Amino acid sequence: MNIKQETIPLNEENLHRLPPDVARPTYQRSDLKTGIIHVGVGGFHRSHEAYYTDLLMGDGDSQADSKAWGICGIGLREPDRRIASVLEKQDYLYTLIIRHPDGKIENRVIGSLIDFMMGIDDPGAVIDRMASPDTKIVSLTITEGGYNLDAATGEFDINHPDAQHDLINPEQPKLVFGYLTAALQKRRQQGLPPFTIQSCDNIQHNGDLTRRVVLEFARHQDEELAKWIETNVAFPNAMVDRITPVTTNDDIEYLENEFGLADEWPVTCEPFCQWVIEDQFVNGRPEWEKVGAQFVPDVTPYEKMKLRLLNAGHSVLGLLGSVYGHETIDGCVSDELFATYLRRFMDVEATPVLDAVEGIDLAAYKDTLIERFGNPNIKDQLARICLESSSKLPVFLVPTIRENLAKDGSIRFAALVIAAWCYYSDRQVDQHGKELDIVDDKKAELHEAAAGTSKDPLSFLKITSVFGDLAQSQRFTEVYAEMVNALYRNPDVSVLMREALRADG
Ligand code: CS2
Repeated sequence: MNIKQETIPLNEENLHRLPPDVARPTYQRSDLKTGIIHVGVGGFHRSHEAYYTDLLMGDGDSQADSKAWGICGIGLREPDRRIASVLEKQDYLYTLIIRHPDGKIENRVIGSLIDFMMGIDDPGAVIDRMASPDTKIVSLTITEGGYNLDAATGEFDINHPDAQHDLINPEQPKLVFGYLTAALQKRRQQGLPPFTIQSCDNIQHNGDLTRRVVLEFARHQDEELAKWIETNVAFPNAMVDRITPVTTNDDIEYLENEFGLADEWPVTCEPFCQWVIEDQFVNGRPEWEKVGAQFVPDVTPYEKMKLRLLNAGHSVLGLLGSVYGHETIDGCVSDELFATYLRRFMDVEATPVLDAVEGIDLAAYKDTLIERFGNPNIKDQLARICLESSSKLPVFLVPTIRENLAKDGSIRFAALVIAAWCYYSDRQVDQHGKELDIVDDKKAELHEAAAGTSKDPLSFLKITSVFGDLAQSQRFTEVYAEMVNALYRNPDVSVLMREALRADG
């Protein structure tokens, strides 16, 4: 007879009932104050910033200081309602399932998140919370697309309807930038010190970009406020890294079957974890360096290395692999052709335009990347990797191509990725005709341009908001046009991958 054990719903009261192999907070959560407000509580925030903060709270030497750094999550959009309700039900607790390549699994209930608020329900309450003297940091994971940039200029798009709405309704903002300026305005009026605004998104100079965007928005609102922000608020740049696939039902069932633990939304991630931050905080910060974060004077070389090798590497596998018919990153890496192609792309195109990173052996970094990508217990779906490619490739891949064009470097490996992206956007199926799950704000625009390829092979490349002036480069367009034409004749992208490898010697 199959007797199912009684399941234990995850919440504060049940923590002591969890089996010993599930780690749990060793600190008093009721003693925590909210020092950090975080906008964008997805899997990544929960596997990264909330994880580091939880480690710190559990660290014997830091317990007293870390009490000030509880995290309150904020959801600004309707789809955030689901995470809001799950977290509320579970007293904001969730399980982090850390899956090692050898099959070992660490399970850890994270306690650093202590509250959650939905902006759309009560924008004033969120603004007040940000303006509270306890709040010292507002951190963001709003994705590359969340910065509301004008594609043509790369600057904040003040004409966006939501930005215009926020200028007219400063008390009821829609964009995070409206919330930030409203809260900072309150702090300024009340003579309170500002908070630090800390971006945790995969963007080069994420802090500098956030500063530009916030200032641009504030200037349209109130010139004096903008000046105050410019002088008083800090926006540290940071490089963030931990591969965090989308949670699946298997993750939920695993906890239930192994431990009788009912957690409606756990997070799975790899063991590797990195956070390199510029130490510019205006109102204090947690001592994250005690639990593995690195504080450095200049994060530029680290972030460039990560974006151009890891993130670009993901996109290389993601787009080529999607057209080929692979489904996950580890599936790609276990295919020797894809693994070789990735390594050649990294060695021949990405690395020559990277700066040296002091204390980092790039060859070893690349070896580790391939190992991480190959982790068979992290089923990172290519659909997640290719999500919003139109915001990612301009950051991850196009700069590498541009810099190689300027110095006569190799461009063929990257060119084939763009040809594959064109085919993917046009046909929206893999080479066998299986439908692809494509999510992109620019999906329609990408599709339309890609569909013009049979008439004009450069049609896709002419989306200047994504590719800039790549279509003007004769060297690039010659290579690209030949590839895209060949791919449309025979969508088996592996043929062209082999050809690129051969041509490279
Ligand atoms: C991925 C990242 O979204 C992407 O394209 O490359 O989510 C990546 O997994 C993380 O940046 C890893 O730190």
